[in-house]
Amino acid sequence: MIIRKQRRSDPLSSEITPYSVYKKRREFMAQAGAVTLASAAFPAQALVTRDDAAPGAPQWLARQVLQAQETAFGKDEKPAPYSTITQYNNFYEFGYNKTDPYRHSGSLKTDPWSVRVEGECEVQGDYSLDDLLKGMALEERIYRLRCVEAWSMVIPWVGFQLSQLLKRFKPLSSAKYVEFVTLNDPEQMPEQKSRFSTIDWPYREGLRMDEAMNPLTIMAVGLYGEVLPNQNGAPLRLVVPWKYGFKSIKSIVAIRFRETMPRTTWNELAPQEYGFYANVNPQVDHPRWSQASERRLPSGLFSPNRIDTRMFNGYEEEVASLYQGMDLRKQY
Ligand SMILES: Nc1nc2c(c(=O)[nH]1)N[C@H]1C(S)=C(S)[C@@H](COP(=O)(O)O)O[C@H]1N2
Ligand SMILES: [Mo]
Repeated sequence: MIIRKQRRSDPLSSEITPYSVYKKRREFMAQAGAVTLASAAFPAQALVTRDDAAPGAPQWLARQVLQAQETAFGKDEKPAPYSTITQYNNFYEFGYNKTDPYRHSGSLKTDPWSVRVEGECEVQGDYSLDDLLKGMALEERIYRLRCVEAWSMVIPWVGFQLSQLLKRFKPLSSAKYVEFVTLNDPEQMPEQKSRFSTIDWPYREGLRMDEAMNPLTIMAVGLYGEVLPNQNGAPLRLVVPWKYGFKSIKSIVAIRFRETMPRTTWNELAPQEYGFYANVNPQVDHPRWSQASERRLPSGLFSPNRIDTRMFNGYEEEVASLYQGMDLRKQY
């Protein structure tokens, strides 16, 4: 089976229809699966088709990601091209321009990777990534991602339900919130060294327990059937599709069950602008800009692609009940 390897210099999938490429690859996977069903002899090398996807990722992960189950999530959506998803990012540890994460995150070493689990739970400890992913059913979730800066894109994630993972640590009844922490290593994340950075590293985020356990909340380890590129938060990042993008914290090294609401990076930096909940809400404007509409990427000068923003980013049916009785103007 010959799959052409794509090099960084090659035109990326923006020139072709990315989704059809993706589907073709999945079909190939299905065929290969049918022929070599349950065969460990299937050459892992053949599964990696993009050299620049995640060069530092282990083969076992590439294989697990490609074997993810397809699901019905977001099948009606048109995912953004691979190049948009991986070259227009927010990952301030690597700089503040949209292309900085793509250009500078090569220094992040994602293998080996360890996650500390602690706090209000029975089972605690340090877990390697393969420990964490053992027995996790990976699946594809095509979700809209809405940044608080009023742009959005559709991303075909590969991941697993966060609830599946959290249950393993047997949270105590005192666990009311979950806190997540990004890697803190200035040698690998150059912006953490900068004296001008206003962020108090490491990047931290949090969810209420019921939000964390909602079936829509996932941990992603891949996108477009590939291992997650560094700039998208490799090797493990949260995805909470009904909240502004900043809640979806990248490159996680700690998960803490807590009794009290954790302090979070953006909330701490500018509490009047970024709330703890940060639910996508077209009726509650950011103090400096409207949240009523968004620029759906890819977009350009002559095709701005502006669309109305939907309550809870269009996931109202799945999550509105979590906020019954709350004043979402006050608890933004
Ligand atoms: N550790 C960390 N996680 C982060 C960020 C960041 O700067 N650092 N940016 C957030 C913001 S503002 C957004 S919009 C999303 C962007 O995810 P993407 O680059 O994969 O599209 O990541 C979020 N997670
Ligand atoms: Mo964002």
